[in-house]
Amino acid sequence: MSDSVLLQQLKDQLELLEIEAEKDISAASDMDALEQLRVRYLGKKGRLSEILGGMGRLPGSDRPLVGQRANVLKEGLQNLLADRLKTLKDQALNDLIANEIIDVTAPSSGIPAGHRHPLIKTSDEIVDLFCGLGYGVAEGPEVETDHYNFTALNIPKNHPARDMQDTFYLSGNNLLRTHTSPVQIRFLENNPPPVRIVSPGRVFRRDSVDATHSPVFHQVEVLAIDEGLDFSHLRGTVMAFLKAFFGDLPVRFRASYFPFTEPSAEVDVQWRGRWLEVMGCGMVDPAVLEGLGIDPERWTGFAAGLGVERFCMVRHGIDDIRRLYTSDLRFLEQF
Ligand code: 2NL
Repeated sequence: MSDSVLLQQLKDQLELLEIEAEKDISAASDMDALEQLRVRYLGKKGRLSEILGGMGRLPGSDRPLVGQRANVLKEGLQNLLADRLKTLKDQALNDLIANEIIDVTAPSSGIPAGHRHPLIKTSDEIVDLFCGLGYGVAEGPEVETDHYNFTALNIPKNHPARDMQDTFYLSGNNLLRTHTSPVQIRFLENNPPPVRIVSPGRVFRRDSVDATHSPVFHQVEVLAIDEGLDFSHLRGTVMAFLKAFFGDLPVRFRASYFPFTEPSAEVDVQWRGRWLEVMGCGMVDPAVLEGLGIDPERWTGFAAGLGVERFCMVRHGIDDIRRLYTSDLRFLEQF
C-alpha cells in the first residue's frame, strides 16, 4: 500500500469514527450507555487508539497531520460526551421532579400529644375562677409540723383529726399535711391583711382506698381577710364560684362545725336530682386570727375548702376515685 493511500485510509477511518461516534453519543439513553461509548471510542483499547496504531506505518512527515486530526476529533468527542452527560442528568432530574408526588395536603399520621391530668385541669380551673375574682395563689410544703397543720388552726391537742388513725405522722414533730390550710397560716405570718388567696395542693389522710376515698387527694382552699367581711361576702363568693363551675344549679348552705371557723357551713349543690356536698366554709375563727397577731376586732375573714376529686368526678360523671390514680391511658385519654 502506498503512503498516500494509507494516509487517506487513516483520514477516512477518522471521519467514519467521528460520524459513528456522534450518532451513538447523541442516541445514548442513559449514563451507563454513555460510559460504554466513551470506552468503546476513546478508551485505551478503543477505536481511536486502534486507528492511531496504524500511524506507525506512515512516513514521519504525514504523522503530525493525522495526529492533529485525531486530537481535534478526540477533544470534539469528549465535549460531546460531556454535553450528553449533562443533558441526561438534567433529564433524569426533570423526570424526578415531574413524576415524584409529594402531597403536602395528605393527613399526617399524627404526633401523639399528651395533656394534663383531669384532676390538675380541674384544680387549675377552680384556681383560675378565683384568680378572676382577684385572688392570688399561695403554695407550701407537703411535710408540715403539728403547729401549722393543727395548733395554729385552733385544732386542740385531743381533737380526733389529730388521731394516729387519721394523720400520717413522720419523725419528730413532722406530718403529711391533712389540708392546705397550713399554707394560708404561713402566708398570713408573712403578709399583713388584707389578704385574698387560694391554696391548691396534695393532702394526705390515713383512709383506706375505696370508690370515694384515697389516702392522697387534692384540695383547694380559699381565704379572704379584710375589714368588714361578713357571711354575706362568703356566701356571695361561694355562689359566684359554684355558678361559674357547675352552671345554674340549686345551692344550699347547711350549718356545720370546723374548729377554725365560726360560724361554719357545708355547701351542697343539687346535681341530677340529688343533693351533693361539695365544700365546707365559714368565718375565720377569731382565735385563729389572734394566734397570728391579727386583731379580730378590726379584721374579719372567711375561708372555704373543697376536694378537687369530688369536683372532677361530678363534672365528668366518674364513679370511682381510683380511676383518677391508676394511670390507665384508655381512661385518661378521654379528658
Ligand atoms: C372542707 C372544709 C375548710 C377552711 C377549710 C380555713 C383556713 C384558715 C382559716 C380558717 Cl387559714 N379556715 N380553711 C375553712 C372551712 C372549711 O374546708 O370540707 N375541706 C375539704
